[in-house]
Amino acid sequence: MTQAIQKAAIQVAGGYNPEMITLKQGVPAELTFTRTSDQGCLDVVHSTSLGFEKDLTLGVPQMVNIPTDQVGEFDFSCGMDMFHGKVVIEK
Ligand SMILES: [Cu+2]
Repeated sequence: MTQAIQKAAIQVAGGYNPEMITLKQGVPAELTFTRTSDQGCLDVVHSTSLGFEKDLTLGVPQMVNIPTDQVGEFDFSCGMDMFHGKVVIEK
């Protein structure tokens, strides 16, 4: 049986909405960031623990595939580490 991809959409407008995304361990996951406001310094989203850095052009959805092999809490933030969101990977 083919396992589905977990998908989560995050709106970026003066912060991240939702701020917390819960995913299941071992199932491929894709986050989509869409920046809908030019408020704040949210034109870059990055995560050291999840291993990505993306430029967010206003109104253009940006997809990121993230690893789900480890259970835990993984932070992502804006380029200046002022705004934070979190990915929680559960068993
Ligand atoms: Cu910032």
